[in-house]
Formats: sequence, structure tokens, C-alpha cells
Amino acid sequence: MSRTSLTRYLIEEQHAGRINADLRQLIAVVGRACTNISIAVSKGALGGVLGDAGTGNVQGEAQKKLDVISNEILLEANAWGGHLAACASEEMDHCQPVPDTYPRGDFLLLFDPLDGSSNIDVNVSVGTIFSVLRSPAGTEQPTDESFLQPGTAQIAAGYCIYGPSTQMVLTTGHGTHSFTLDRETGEFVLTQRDMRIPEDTQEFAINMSNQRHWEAPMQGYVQDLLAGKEGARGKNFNMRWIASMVADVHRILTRGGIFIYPWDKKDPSKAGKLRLMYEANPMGLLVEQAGGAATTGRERILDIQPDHLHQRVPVFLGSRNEVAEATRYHREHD
Ligand code: AHM
Ligand code: MG
Repeated sequence: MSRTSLTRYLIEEQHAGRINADLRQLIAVVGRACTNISIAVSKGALGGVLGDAGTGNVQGEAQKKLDVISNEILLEANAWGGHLAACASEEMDHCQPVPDTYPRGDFLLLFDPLDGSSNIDVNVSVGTIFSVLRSPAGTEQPTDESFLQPGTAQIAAGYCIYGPSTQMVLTTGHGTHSFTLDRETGEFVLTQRDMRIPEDTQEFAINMSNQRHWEAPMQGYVQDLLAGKEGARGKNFNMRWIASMVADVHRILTRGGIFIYPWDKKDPSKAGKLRLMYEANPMGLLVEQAGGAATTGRERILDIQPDHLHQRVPVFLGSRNEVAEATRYHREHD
């Protein structure tokens, strides 16, 4: 059976006029960096890569050794290719323009190098999330402001999940497609074209331990999910929470569901936990391209005009009708 590699898929997309050569090469470089991260992650204790790095990131979160290693792999792989103007990472305070010693391209790359890294030491799936924007016209030296574009401006987004198998899930705005890493050849192989999220679901993903901190519409919505068949929704719901966004979103892309990380009262800024630019926007585009929806409970995530690089937002994403239902509870309450 003939296999479509990521390389071939990207070349065919270029021939069809849907991406240009620079974007093709940029995604190929990200794919190679993810392969290297996958190798580091899979060595586990044998590679001496588990545990804390002893440092903190801009959000004050403890960094794992693998957070730092993954960040370095992505920065190094993308520095010299000539397609990028700058990178921004969840693990860095500010964006990093491509050094003057290398040619500079038109694209901006954002990434969460190792999402869900609190799960690394317990050998649960983690992943890399990435998003590509175009550098604003006339920008010679990109700054953090150059990245402040809504999710609708993303020209590509994806994640790589490091699980029992390593998979890259990618969109360039023409559907969401999944590629599995063949560890013997080192090649990503197209294994699912046009992933589709069922419109309805009976599965939800949320960290229930925060329940007492939620606002009223969230309390009402989840109460009705838990009431099951006998309640207002008239059907039973099952709950899953891996606490690795890539793994939870991967399940939803595979079989449907709703993933929720709401704002809660522990945070007076009403922002939520997840980052708009590194998590919510790329996942929002992947989910929309697979027929799902992504909102903050009130508005479409991809429409948000960011005001800073590390901005956080509440996230409701997955099966379209269920996201609409959760959003309705919030809108009716306001
Ligand atoms: P991280 O980027 O620091 O890894 O945090 C994001 C992760 C997501 O992967 C996951 O959905 C969430 O945090 C888990 O949060 P919680 O610890 O409340 O379960
Ligand atoms: Mg993260």
C-alpha cells in the first residue's frame, strides 16, 4: 500500500496552491523538532530527562527538564531555516527574533514546547502545540506586539502527541489531518485525512476539583450534565480528564466530547488557566477545521484580539452542539 508521508502531503498541498514553499519547509522543520522531542520524551528515566529543571517560567510555573529541552530543540531547529522572523514560547518571557546571522523569513511561530508537563514523571501522554502567523507587513524586527493577532489569522496550527504512538495533528486551514510517526523510518505518515468531531456527545472533560470556584452558569451547566437522563438534558454523560490538553483534545478529535477549562474564582482577573496564543488558538483552529467549535463560554476563541503574549482565556471546545449548549448557559446568565 502506498503511504503518504508528511513531506509528500505538504508538497501536494503546495502544488494545489494551498500553501507556499516556505510554509511547507517550516512545518517540515517543526515535524523534525517534534521527532527529536519524541525521542527525548520516550527515553524517560534512562535519558536522565525526568524531574524539575529548578527554574520557573514567565507565569511562575516550575519548569521540568523536558520543558527546557523541548524549548531548546524547537528554537534551535527553527533558527537557521530562513522561513521564520521570530518564535514565541510559553516558556519564554518575550519573543525571540531569528538572530541577525541567519536569513529572516515572513512567519512567526508560537509554541507550547511540552504541554501537560506535570504528567511527564508519571508517564502519561504529553505534547507540543504550535501555531503559525504571518509577520505584519513592513516589520523589520519583530516584537511581542507583532504576535498580537487573532486566531483567525493563523495560517497553520497543530500539535504533536507523545503517547503510545507519536502523532502530529495538523491544519493549514483545509481540514484537520493526523500523521503517525513511523519510528523505524523516522517519517510521519498520513493516517487520518479530514478528522471529524461528532456534533453531539455524552462525554465531558473538566477538572472537577475546581467546582466550588466556578461561576453560576458553569455550576448550572455541569449540574445538568451530572443529573443525567433524569435531568434537564435527558441523557447520561461520562467524564474523562487526563490533565494533558493534547491528550484530552486528541480524544475529542477522535471520538467527540467537550473539553472545558473555565475561569474560576481563584483568579480575580477572570482569565482562566490556558494560554490563548499557545493553547486555545491552535486547538481552536484544529477543532473548527474538524467541524467542532471553540468558545470562551461567551465568544468564539479565534475572534479574540489578544492584548498580550501570555494572555489566558477560559476554554470550551469540542463537539459543536455541546459547546453551543455550554455557551448558551453563560449567555443566558449574563
Ligand atoms: P501546562 O502548559 O503548564 O502544562 O498547563 C496546561 C495543562 C493542560 O495540558 C491541562 O489541560 C491543564 O493544564 C491541566 O490542569 P489541572 O492541573 O487543573 O488538571
Ligand atoms: Mg501548556
